[in-house]
Amino acid sequence: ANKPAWWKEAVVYQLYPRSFKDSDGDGVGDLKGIISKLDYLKSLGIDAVWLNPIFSSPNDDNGYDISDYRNIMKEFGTMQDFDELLAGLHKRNIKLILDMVLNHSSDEHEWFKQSKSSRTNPYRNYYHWWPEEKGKPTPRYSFFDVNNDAWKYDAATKSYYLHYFSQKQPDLNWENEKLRNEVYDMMKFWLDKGIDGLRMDAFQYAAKDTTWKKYPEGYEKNIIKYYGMGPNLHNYLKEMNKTVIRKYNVMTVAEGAGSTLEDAHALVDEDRNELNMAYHFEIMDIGNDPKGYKLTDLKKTFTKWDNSFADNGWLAIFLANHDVPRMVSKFGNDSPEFRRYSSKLLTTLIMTMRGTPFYFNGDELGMSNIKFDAIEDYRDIATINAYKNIKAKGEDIKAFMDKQKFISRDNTRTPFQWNDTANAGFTTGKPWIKVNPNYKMVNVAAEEKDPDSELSYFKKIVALRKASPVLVYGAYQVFDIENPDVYCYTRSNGKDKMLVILNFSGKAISYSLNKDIDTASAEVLINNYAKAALKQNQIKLLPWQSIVYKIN
Ligand code: TEU
Repeated sequence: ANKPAWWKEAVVYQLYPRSFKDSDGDGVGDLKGIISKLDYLKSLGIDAVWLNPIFSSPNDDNGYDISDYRNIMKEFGTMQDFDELLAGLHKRNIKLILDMVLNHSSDEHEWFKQSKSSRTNPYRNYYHWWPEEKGKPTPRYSFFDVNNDAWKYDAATKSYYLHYFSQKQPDLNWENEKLRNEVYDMMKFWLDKGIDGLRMDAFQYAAKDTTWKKYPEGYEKNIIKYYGMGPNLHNYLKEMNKTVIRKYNVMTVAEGAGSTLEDAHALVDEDRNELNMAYHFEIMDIGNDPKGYKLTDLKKTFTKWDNSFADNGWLAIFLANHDVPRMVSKFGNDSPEFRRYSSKLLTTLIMTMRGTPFYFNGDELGMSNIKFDAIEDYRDIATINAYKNIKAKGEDIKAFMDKQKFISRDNTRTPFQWNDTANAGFTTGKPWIKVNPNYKMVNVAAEEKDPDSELSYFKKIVALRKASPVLVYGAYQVFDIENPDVYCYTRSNGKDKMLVILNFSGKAISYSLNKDIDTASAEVLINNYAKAALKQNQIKLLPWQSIVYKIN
């Protein structure tokens, strides 16, 4: 894990283009909007930007349903804008990572239009079809379908097609070599433009069991085990690596990484020649209960994954993305009293773990969940179709709505908060999704002026990480893992040693450090309060206090 690589040392900033900055007043963020904010990106000190899909799309799933992989979504701009954006980023020494959505396309993609036109069309086998004379297809679960049915009947050819996600996201047939080669050519098209990395969306699902065997009752509760990491997946990735990726100096990240440590290793270990790093998605299973979560679960998850990847493979470190709620609402405390402290604490955790930070835009401001009351406010197909499903089944709709306030993906998709003018300065038009009313306080303009803001803290800790190889490669050691309130660990590389202390509670705590930690020469590197009261191995921690020390 210690073999140096630029993508291990990089801080990646996830930018959600639809909600970042609108330049033309249509209420939707766009590439020109991003271009107008390049200096903001530069000011953060980040090394790379990952853009969610920017390709042509009817936006059934906000760009994760692509109708033309070689063009830019109309609402986002033109290829010329893209080239300008890439040049503008590179001029500022910021790399660009694009999202590759290769498990499925849009039903409006030319391939699918051809495929569904007749059973003998040359594109027929680009997708998975089930002819009606074979009877009802073996049941398959769909994430986004109103009835969770992954087979959709198409009268034109009297067949069903497969869609793990929405009906407008038919699954591509990776067993078809022609399809694979078209995809590889498309990847080269973008890589030849000089982009620096690829995020492989939902690719763990690409290799399917096409004998269509029956899965046991309730299998969807363990969906990755059944849908993920099919036997051919590694063949496809090795082929893709050999045909495309290896020819460029680019980084690749597996969005889905199976369901076990072994699955993840099989994707990213160096001798595999497949991908570079994996998200440890187990962290997504924690914190989904509005009643709270156990810090010990979070510590054990991070520790388990770090230990497993200490010698081989590399991880992407994150607490939020566009598929989950805001990190401060989920793992911290978004009340006015603690929002600021707890969001800085979570940022500290991300920036001091081993692995490449993937930091979600807006978290550097402490943006929090919007918590919509009405279903009309939601835009996400996952929430809207689940709502219809619950309604149809006559299940508890109030419980569902309450839960969405806490877990809906739309919580991280509200417009970026630039200033305290109308719509937070995101658009002069009507935003495609409501702006969080807290923008009057939580915004870039206010935070840039305030040395104590989340934003100022973010820049400081990014700079600290960039200046400290020990925070990138150094060994991680956790202390007192059963402590329910405090997360305490060191990072060391034989030359430098850092101590991280995080109080994950809203109360002041007197904490005894493990006696093996030598604090004699402890020097505060960053602290989310003005004071740090460390005396020998005893420390008084304030609510949600986080401190990084340099020690011996
Ligand atoms: O998500 C893939 C994924 O694993 C989803 O099942 C995820 O668990 C789901 O969003 C939870 O509701 C990726 C993208 O990140 C997501 O935005 C897309 O909707 C999805 O693929 C389909 O392309």
